[in-house]
Amino acid sequence: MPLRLLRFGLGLARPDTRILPLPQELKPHYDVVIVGGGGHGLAAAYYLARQHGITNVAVLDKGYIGGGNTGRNTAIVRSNYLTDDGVRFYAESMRLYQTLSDELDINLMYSQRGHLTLAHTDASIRTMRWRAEVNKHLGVESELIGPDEVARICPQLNLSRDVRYPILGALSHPVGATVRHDAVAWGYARAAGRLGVAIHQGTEVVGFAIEGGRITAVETTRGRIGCGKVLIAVAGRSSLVCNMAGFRLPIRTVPLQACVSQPVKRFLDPIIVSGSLHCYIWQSQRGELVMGGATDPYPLYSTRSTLDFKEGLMAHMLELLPFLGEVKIMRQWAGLSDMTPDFAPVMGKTPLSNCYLTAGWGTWGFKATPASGKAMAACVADDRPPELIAPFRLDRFRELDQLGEAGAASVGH
Ligand code: FAD
Ligand code: PYC
Repeated sequence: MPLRLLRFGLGLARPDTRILPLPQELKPHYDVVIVGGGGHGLAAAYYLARQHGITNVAVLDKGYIGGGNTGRNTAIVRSNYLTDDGVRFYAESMRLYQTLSDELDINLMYSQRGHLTLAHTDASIRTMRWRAEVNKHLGVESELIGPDEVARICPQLNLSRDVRYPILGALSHPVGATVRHDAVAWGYARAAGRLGVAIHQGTEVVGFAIEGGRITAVETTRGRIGCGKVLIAVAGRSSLVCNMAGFRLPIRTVPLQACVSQPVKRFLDPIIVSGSLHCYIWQSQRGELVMGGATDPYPLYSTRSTLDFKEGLMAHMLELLPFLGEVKIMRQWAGLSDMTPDFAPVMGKTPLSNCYLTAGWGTWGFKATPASGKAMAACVADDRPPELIAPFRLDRFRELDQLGEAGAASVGH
């Protein structure tokens, strides 16, 4: 037995393994109140404390941290977007993800496995070529490939021409990866807590006290808290919470479902996405197939699962991987996607002078967690959005300066 291990076993000092600081009373006032303890809210809290020295911060969550979309997503990270602004932003997020396990001292299981977005029509070949060119121009590894190269990378796919939607090519993004989603929330929460941030679970925000165009206090189910600034980070509930603050968002909220199969022997390396067939799949480290499809076709604030989704998804999945017919689905769940008209997020200032917003994360926001957290922390600290997120301002909808990221969504809508 190595001497170090023996000394550790016999010694009394143990590293602190607690993820969250012990529950505390609410203080009467915080410099910054963050509404929403998902990845985005927790990351912003961490960077506020770490990079800006602002530690009198409270993160409030109505449930438990990571219990919203952060713990419900399918963990895919990539930067092969369509607009320059999108590619730059998501590439920065990928860059931060690559060193985040070390920074937060937690294993995020970052797993680079390559990402293929299949093209089944001439129109989607054109979009993939467009994306590849924008990506390469901005230094992101991305290439339009033909069916032979698709077969080399993923021989399991059905590459027959004699099917409803033959595979004509794909956008190959070798740096596409997966990251353990819960661990992202836990890692940011623990690191923020160690820097002095208070994390209050089971604390729902039910209103705001507003005077002279600013929020003076946040009303919660555990009482009123005075605040210097407020950051709203409540994906899936952004319209509801912003309504309480007196402004409206151009957002439609729709459920997005996903599922995993029983574990099977490892056979699938890359992440496979088919926009035309409305399905995507990757194989987890445990062997489970993580699968999802299109959003539900109607706005709804419900995270119920439906048989309709499962049947539709499996019908499409079997067109790509027909040998999966005997595999059993183990779990199914849903989250809430806040969809903007241009499929790009909203980050920055709001009509209230001390209130900031990160929202509109639709079906694509997990990959953005580090970059959004870091940029929103800077925005709150400096009262000015950093250049990286300036194009995502809420005002763009009023100014008719939308972004047009629909062609880069992995999920059908
Ligand atoms: P959340 O994690 O939802 O956190 C918001 C928190 O706010 C919640 O914990 C909630 O309890 C809290 N809250 C809400 N209202 C209040 C209130 N009034 N008071 C206090 N707290 C409140 N994105 C990707 O990049 N890759 C993927 O592979 C991917 N797959 C997805 C698959 C599914 C099935 C779903 C549903 C989404 C997927 N997404 C994916 C999108 C991604 O999950 C989200 O965009 C992202 O997690 C949003 O993070 P967040 O921190 O903003 O929100
Ligand atoms: O944005 O890559 C993505 C994604 C995959 C599944 C859901 N969203």
